Amino acid sequence: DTAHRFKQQAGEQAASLVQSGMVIGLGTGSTAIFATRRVAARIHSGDLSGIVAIATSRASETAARCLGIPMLTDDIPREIDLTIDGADEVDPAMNLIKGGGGALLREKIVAQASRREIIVVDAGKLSPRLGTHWLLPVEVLEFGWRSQLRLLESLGAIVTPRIADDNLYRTDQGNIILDSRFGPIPDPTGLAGKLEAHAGLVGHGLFIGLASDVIVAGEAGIRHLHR
Ligand code: DER
Repeated sequence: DTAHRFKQQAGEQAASLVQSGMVIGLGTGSTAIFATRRVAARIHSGDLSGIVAIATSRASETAARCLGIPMLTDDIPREIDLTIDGADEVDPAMNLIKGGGGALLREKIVAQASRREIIVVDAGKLSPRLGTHWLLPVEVLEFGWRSQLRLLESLGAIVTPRIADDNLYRTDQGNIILDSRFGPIPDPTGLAGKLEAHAGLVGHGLFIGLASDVIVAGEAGIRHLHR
């Protein structure tokens, strides 16, 4: 379908920004995978050398290893030069909602450790205001998770615990995701602050000020937006 073509265009465009010797972050999801595949192809063709990568999820780590990309272990021993990741929603200030793929906590850790965070999306992800099209994933510890659910409801969300195979979905960290439908969020920074004040709430999908570039592919072609 067209979104698939646009995801491929955006992902491959971002992969062309990787330079030999870089430490790179590999994103999670159906757009970032195109960047990962293109990086692997550039390594195997000899176009790139001296690359080491950190994955943003077990799933993206497995995919990258299968593609023959040299991976660092769980630690992030050096600053990451460039990370390529997807997003679920992008607003005009290049703030994001992420987490549709469940990897939001590792994705944010990697993003915050990256000199450059390149977000790759099809044009359907663009939105006038975060929350317009997408719910906000919130990662919570199992201990006391229903109190986090009540907190999110008190902030105005309709909250649905994410389910997988008839059980609570578990992140790579073994935590639970509460998908929280807020609708358009007037003050994403303020909401992020309120969420981060709660001990059992270990991650959320609001990525404020973290994207340095957004590469958008759509009917109008490919656009590379800079912060
Ligand atoms: O979970 C995430 O934030 C992923 O980046 C993912 O949601 C991006 O979506 P995609 O599969 O449409 O690229």
